[in-house]
Amino acid sequence: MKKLRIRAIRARPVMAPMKRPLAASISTLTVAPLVLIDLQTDGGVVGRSYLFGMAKHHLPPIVKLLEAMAEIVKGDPVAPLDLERKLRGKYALLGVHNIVLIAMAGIDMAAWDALAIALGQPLARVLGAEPRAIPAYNSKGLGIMKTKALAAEARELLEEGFRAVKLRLGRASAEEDLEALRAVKKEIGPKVRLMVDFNQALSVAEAEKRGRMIDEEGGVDWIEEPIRADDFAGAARLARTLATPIQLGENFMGPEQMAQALAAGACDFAMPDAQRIGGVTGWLRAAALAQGVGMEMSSHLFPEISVHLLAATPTCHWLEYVDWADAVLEAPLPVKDGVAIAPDRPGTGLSWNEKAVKRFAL
Ligand code: SMN
Ligand code: MG
Repeated sequence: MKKLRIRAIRARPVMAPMKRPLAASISTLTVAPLVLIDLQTDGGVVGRSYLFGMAKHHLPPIVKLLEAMAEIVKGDPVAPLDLERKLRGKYALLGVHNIVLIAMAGIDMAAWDALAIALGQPLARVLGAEPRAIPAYNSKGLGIMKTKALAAEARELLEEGFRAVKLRLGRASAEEDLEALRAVKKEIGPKVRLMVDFNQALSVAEAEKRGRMIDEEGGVDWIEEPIRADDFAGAARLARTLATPIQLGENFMGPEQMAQALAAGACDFAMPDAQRIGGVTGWLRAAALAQGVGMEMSSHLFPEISVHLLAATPTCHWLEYVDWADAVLEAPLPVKDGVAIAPDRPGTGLSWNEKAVKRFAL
């Protein structure tokens, strides 16, 4: 393979409609605000990735950052670790956090995609792992909604070929959360796995109360982000006192912050998010941290790339499945019998449905 160099990076904001809206305790999503990245190389290979902006008004600053970073790395070899070092250096004074880190991760993921495409191999194989079946839970729904609607939605989510789902909690009262939990448990039965996610809704004291309630109720695989995501001391208290495992990770800003969380004993499980942990490069470092403490590691959003990353994760646990980018993808990730397998195509397998991209452009 001849050395690839970065020719240009194109960043396009789109508002991709979601088939199923999701109301979490923190906000409601009906459209996925995405930035599509095309990293063009001098050899003609194009690496792709996308970022999830969480809200429409976050997309323009992310695009601006990507455009500025593109100027910095233009002409550089497609060497993700070197790109990371250079960009971290350039942004050190501002601070490598949040959307700076997210934009860097977008470039990292697109660069790895370009490398894998140039090698003609799926990303997982380039990372040293054969694509394999990864257990996936259906995370598309079960938001903060009426109890009656929850049962019907749980059934629909399982009918799509899953054996595990995630319920969002964080209602006004513990009793309402318990009612929602019981309704979903009753509908799915004891064989289906169930995770719950508070999206940071609670104080530490309230989390202890609702956590004990969930312990007593039983049948929950993990309690996700019960309190403010960066309160590691509070989370450590919960992890010590509650029987149900505490899950954290979607808000780990790089492997450095994950290392701090692990050192604080803040969680029993970890689920980094590809765009916040630092793309493929950051993920591999996070996977080593989880391996070091013998901790199960799952993914957050981005199932298309996470299915490759989890194949290369020593303590691989669960893939979070959502279909939120499907509206702009040519070939969405299939899930069958509760598992997803990285597609046997070069790279991550991402390609854009250009007609849809045009239609949903911001
Ligand atoms: C979540 C995160 C981001 C957007 C929607 C929902 C949720 C999850 O925390 O873990 O899926
Ligand atoms: Mg979550």
